[in-house]
Amino acid sequence: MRNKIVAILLVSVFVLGMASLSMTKSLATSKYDLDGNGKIDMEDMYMCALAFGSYTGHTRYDIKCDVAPDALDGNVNMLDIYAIAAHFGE
Ligand SMILES: [Ca+2]
Ligand SMILES: [Ca+2]
Repeated sequence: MRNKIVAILLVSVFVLGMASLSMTKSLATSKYDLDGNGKIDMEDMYMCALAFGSYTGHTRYDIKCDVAPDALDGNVNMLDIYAIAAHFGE
C-alpha cells in the first residue's frame, strides 16, 4: 500500500514537471513572434509585411519587425521577412 502511494506521488511529480517544462517552452518568447501569441505564424508575417520598406523614423516603422540582421539595421526589408519565414511555425 505504502509503495503504491510512493509510486503515485513519483508519477504525479513527473507529470507536473513535464507539464511545467512544456508550458515554459510554449511561453518562451521569440523575437520572431511579433505579436507575442506564442507562435510564429501568418500574423507575424503580416505585421512585418505592413512595415515592409520602412526605416527608423518612418511612420510605418515598427522596431519589433526589424529582426534581421541580429543587431537591427533600422530597415524592414526582405531580410526581416525572410528571418520570420525561416522560423515560421515555431
Ligand atoms: Ca505570432
Ligand atoms: Ca532589418
